[in-house]
Amino acid sequence: MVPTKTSVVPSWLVFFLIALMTDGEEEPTCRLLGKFDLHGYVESTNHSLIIGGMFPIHSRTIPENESILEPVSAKCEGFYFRGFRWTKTMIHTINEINQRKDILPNITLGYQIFDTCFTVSKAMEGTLSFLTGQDENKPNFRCSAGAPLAGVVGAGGSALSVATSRLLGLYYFPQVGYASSCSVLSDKYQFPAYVRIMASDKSQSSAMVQLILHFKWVWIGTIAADDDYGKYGIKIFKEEIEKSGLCIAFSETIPKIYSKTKMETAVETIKNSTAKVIVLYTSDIDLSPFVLEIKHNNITDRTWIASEAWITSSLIAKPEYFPFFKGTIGFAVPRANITGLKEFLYDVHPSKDPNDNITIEFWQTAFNCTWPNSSVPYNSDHRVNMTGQENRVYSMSDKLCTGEEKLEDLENTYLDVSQLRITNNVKNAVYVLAYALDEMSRCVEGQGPYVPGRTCAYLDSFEPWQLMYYLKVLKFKTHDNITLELDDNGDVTGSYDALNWQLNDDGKIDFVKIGKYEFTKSGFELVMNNNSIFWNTETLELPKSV
Ligand code: TCR
Repeated sequence: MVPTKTSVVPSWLVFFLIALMTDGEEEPTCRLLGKFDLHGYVESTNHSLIIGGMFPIHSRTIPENESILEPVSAKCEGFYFRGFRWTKTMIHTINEINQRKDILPNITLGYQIFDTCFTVSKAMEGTLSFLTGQDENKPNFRCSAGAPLAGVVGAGGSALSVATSRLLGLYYFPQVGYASSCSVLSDKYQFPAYVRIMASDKSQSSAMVQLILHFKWVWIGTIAADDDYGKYGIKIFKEEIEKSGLCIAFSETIPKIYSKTKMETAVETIKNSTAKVIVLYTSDIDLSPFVLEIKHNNITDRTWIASEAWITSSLIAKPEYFPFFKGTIGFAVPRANITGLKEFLYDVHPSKDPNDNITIEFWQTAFNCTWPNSSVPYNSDHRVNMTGQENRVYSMSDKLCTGEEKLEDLENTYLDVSQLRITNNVKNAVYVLAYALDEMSRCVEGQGPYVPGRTCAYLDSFEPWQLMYYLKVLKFKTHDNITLELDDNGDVTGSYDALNWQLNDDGKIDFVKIGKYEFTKSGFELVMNNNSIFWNTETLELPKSV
């Protein structure tokens, strides 16, 4: 595993310039338009095919405070342990496939993984480098100096997948999503090369409405993140609520960039509303500042309906927030166990590779210490804080890391394998590409899919669109024995676990399974175990919102 910090020339614009200019007489002049600053992991030497990956290892980019005179690639901060676990899971899965003799026996897969920093711009930088390659290649061309890229896994949040798949879709470049659930991604006219191991939020929103009908609540408040996930999710939710004859008490958004006035408006609306049940559609990253605001205002008398992205998030499910969020209910993708993953995750240490800045940052952040002689920052926070002041902190702990710190002593999301949900999607997403390649390699000339001639494509020379064919018709059994099949929109059907936040005897929050929502092509069913629910009311009884 080789950590990368690559600067790639975004040659696509240069290419267009050249194309325009060579029409005339003059010699073209080419200029570097800007430099990318991408971080991640790459393993590509001696590999037959590469799989690309995009994961949020950080949760945001650092805003530039000076007026920008030239384009600079943003730096990132806010180490995101969940995204680091997904990254490692992709690597673990590729290692596993490489060891198997029954899938792609004569092929070694490599990988190229970029940190998206949970932002559209970084995800676009990554996608452009996937398309241009590392060696001055141009989009519209596929170069095989190194191993070619077979497809991309990612990009995490819906806004990132929407943006990147518009670009990858131009080339019909296979992209397999593991978390993006926004309903628009089902539209194959707009996103022809995007498939996902994730249900559309149509199902998530319907599940929430069924829950509300089940408990006979009438007035519901909604709060959405200011992105594709939040806005489209709430849009469908509202449509379904209105169809069912129920009422929306208020609709607010959580800003992406902290704004004191917007936060205060949202909180005031909640306080002034009699709606006791509030649907909150957002990623955990965007939710964190809002949770502080709820705590600050001591709002304890609401029942929150969580969206998939935060129902099992340790950023939010902290004992200190329990008074405000106890009894939260939400629907999560089913959990799984992944053999060997725990050991692989524990096999992480900064001394293994002095260039692996991500692992150094992981270690520093997890143990709150500074790795000797490293210049890797951590705990920096350039966001505007709750008082509206910009909070420029750049902290290095005085405590030096010894390297003897024990991962076993940590309670860290990265190492927590009790809630492998999206993590399991990552594993399956890598398998989708591997199985599709494997199917392609078994093609028999004359019986292949491509007309005329029913020809085949070959692993050493296929075009991305040819692999797309196999992705669409794929059907396989996952490691946990579930038949995985994509529908015409490239989505999966299946089920969600209904979870409820309860305090356990150790003072920590447990995600207790209180039901299940199943959805197939032919319909849906919600089954709830009402007796096992913990409610956030004084009497501990079902809240009323009428
Ligand atoms: N869809 C979200 C992202 C997301 C997520 C998660 C992120 C989902 N579930 C769990 C972290 C952890 C569901 C989106 O943006 O589409």
